[in-house]
Amino acid sequence: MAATMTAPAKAATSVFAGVPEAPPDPILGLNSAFLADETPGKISLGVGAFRTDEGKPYVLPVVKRVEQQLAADPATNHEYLPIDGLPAFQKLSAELILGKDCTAMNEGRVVTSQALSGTGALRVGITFLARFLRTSGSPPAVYIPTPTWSNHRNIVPDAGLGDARTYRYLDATSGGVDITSMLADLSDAPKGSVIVLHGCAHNPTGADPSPAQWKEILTVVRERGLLPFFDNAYQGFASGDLDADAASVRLFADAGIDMVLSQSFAKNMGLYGQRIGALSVVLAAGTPDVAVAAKAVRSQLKAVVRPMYSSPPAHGARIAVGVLGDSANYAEWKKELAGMAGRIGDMRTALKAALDANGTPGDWSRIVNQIGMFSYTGLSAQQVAYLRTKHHIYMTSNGRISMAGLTTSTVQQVADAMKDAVENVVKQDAPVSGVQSRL
Ligand code: PLA
Repeated sequence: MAATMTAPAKAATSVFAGVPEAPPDPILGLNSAFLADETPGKISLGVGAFRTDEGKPYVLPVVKRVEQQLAADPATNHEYLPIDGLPAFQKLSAELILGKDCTAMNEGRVVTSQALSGTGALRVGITFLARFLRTSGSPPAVYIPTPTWSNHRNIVPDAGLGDARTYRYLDATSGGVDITSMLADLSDAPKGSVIVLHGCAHNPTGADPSPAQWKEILTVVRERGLLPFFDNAYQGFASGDLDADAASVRLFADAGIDMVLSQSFAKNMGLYGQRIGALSVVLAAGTPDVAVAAKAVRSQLKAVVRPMYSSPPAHGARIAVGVLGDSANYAEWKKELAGMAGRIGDMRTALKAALDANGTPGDWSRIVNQIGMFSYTGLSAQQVAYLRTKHHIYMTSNGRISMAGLTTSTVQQVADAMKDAVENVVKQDAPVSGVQSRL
């Protein structure tokens, strides 16, 4: 018998042996490196996650309470959600960004699907556009700002649209929006192109267009027949006010044009790991048979989702409904949100003051002028690397600091380390406007 048995295979090389290693993600990979660093006193200013002034992750009290109620409710179960998620969540989420009195919603022109946080919403949305949007018969070009959140550049080709094109965004000298260049680049985009816009708290620059500049952008978008895709990952984190931070989106929605919106509840509800967000497709005002068109769009969003991950997770959606759908919880959330934005603002003031006081060369006013989670410091990739190896302070190589990673007790240490880096590491690479390749 033994002779007929198949001989054990010789140690064979795996078919996967030739798989090349992918580069680490510039943001989440940095976090892994931080976690692996055993140096006491290390500081993470990389990933944009809110921390308390004790440097700890923050579960919003209103979120905690809603979770406890869900856990205690005998009706809570773990059935599958529909492919496009919890209907109550879809409505509340769209209302949050578009406003309760939104004409597009009242006219049935908004199709919202629950999504795997902001990233999932972007991915499903861009895939949907790749399938159905045509510019003279071809799939559309997608334009992203320079600089932008690094993952935008992964999502567009992964959705089948080739590399994203870029439009100029930052004025490196003033640290504000280079509106002239931005409008020029948008004017050159082929009709039907998709324009990714950060609704507020632009990542990484912390520079947003003014209300007047948003109007100029809208004018070009309309004149050129472009499709705006608003990425809303920080509603409430720019100003601390949910409505103020939605003003850009509402301006465009009120114009009655086609547009797409992604939303994330990672930051504003602190639900990072729950992967809760939403994708909305807004159909232009005057679309004939809008109910039929909206139904078809929804069916196609579901057709994107089903083979990708079938249906979204329930827990985060239920929490968001518990917060958004109850007036007392909503009011409490707004206060907690203002508190988080306020702590970030305090850290901006403290870091600038510490850099001024310790005499770090340079003008650091950009730290207090920028808004949102991040400060785009202007530190070079070499200075960032030095901060990491010498001081165990982690930030993305484009010099972006997650302000919520600072605390009252670490701000001086960070300011002193920055002084050391600025004084001792000669800046070799391009100024902040040219950082795209370093992200
Ligand atoms: N859009 C922008 C502009 C973002 O900055 C982020 C998150 C997202 C979308 C997606 O977030 P979500 O999928 O978790 O909802 N940016 C973080 C984290 C905070 C990350 O890179 O994933 C950042 O550190 O830039």
